Amino acid sequence: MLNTTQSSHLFQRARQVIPGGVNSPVRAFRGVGGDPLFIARGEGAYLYDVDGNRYVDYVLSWGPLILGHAHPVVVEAIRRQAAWGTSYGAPTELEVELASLICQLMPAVEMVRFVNSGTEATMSALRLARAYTGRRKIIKFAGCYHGHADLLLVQAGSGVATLGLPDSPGVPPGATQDTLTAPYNDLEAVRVLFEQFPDDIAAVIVEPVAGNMGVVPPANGFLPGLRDLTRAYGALLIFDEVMTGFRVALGGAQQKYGVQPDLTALGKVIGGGLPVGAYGGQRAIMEQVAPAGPVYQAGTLSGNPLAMAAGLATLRTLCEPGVFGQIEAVARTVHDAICREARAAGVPVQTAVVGTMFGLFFNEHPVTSYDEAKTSDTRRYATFFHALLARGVYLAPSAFEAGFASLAHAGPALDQTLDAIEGVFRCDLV
Ligand code: HOZ
Repeated sequence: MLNTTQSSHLFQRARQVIPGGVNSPVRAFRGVGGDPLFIARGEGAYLYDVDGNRYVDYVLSWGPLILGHAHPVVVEAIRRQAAWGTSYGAPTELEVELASLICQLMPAVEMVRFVNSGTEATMSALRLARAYTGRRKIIKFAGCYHGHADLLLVQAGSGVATLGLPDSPGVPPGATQDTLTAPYNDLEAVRVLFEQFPDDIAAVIVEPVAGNMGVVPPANGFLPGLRDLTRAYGALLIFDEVMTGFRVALGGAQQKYGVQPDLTALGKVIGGGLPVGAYGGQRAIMEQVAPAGPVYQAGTLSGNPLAMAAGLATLRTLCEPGVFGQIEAVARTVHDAICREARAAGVPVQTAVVGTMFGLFFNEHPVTSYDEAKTSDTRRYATFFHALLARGVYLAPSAFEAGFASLAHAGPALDQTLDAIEGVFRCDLV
């Protein structure tokens, strides 16, 4: 039995001064019940809570920490930069270096603009797409989450899915009247929308591997089909690779699936655990962004040197020979253990592993869309989550999020995970 007294005490205090006690909804554990853990520190594959409990961490700050917590190279890059100043509000060489590396790694990115979060990245990419095409409507997919900008809070995944919320109050109808939705993996539904609004759709935005309704890979032909349809109708294709960028492959989903979007939204890994986002794409489109072009977008802390230094250190390490493959192997091993033990225990699960991301649904039927994801047994996920936690393994506190592996997980942390998975399926889920 875990002693989490200090976490519970802090949570009580937090609720007095922070809405719901957290600064991002899924963290509150509403999806699994109980009080959230308050974290004291992270090291390698492990998180330590304020009560001194240690957990193998598969949340990894929701994806960014692909090298693990406090990787020495990243810590040193931040320390060095901090001593030279934390923000200048003026250009730096670090921005040029990180932008160049991203352009080198991502097949469809020729220019990149840094912002401070994934939300800013998708919202700015959509403004640019609307300006470039002179059109207003966008298509998004049910269960995909692209941050919390007004125009995108329609049938959103992540916290909105976890809490089972309708679209958010406070979003005026005008903000979403041009947001069309289609079921994920349903190319026909997208075709119908294009036939209905042939000259009005500026862009299709998609998580190329959905990671905010659980992990749902694209069906064969889905991404190429979106590419063909957007081209045929003069709309832009935007890949939201905030989660998948540098995680499903070094060059992101665009490299893995061989589909070139016009614009790409990035975040998470490129900041090495510091707040960052970015959007990039074809030069002709990106040169519409101010001051090169008329599309306005700005930010005091954009391109922040600490975030650039952490991101560069992370990406450079990730590019070293064998590193990415090692992280992929961790995700694959955890995934395979879940499949094996679930089968042995006779528990129906649907699983996915793509690069360094993995996920599972307690569901008898394949999950290819948000409607199908919602039929999963979330109570059983909560049991699974708490049973793993008691064995020192921390998964996302929601059935509608992804699991992430890091470089630090290979070795004892992975062994502990495999033992825990075996124990949970044999003792807690039968
Ligand atoms: N919505 C993000 C996860 N898909 C962030 C969650 C958090 O940081 O609490």
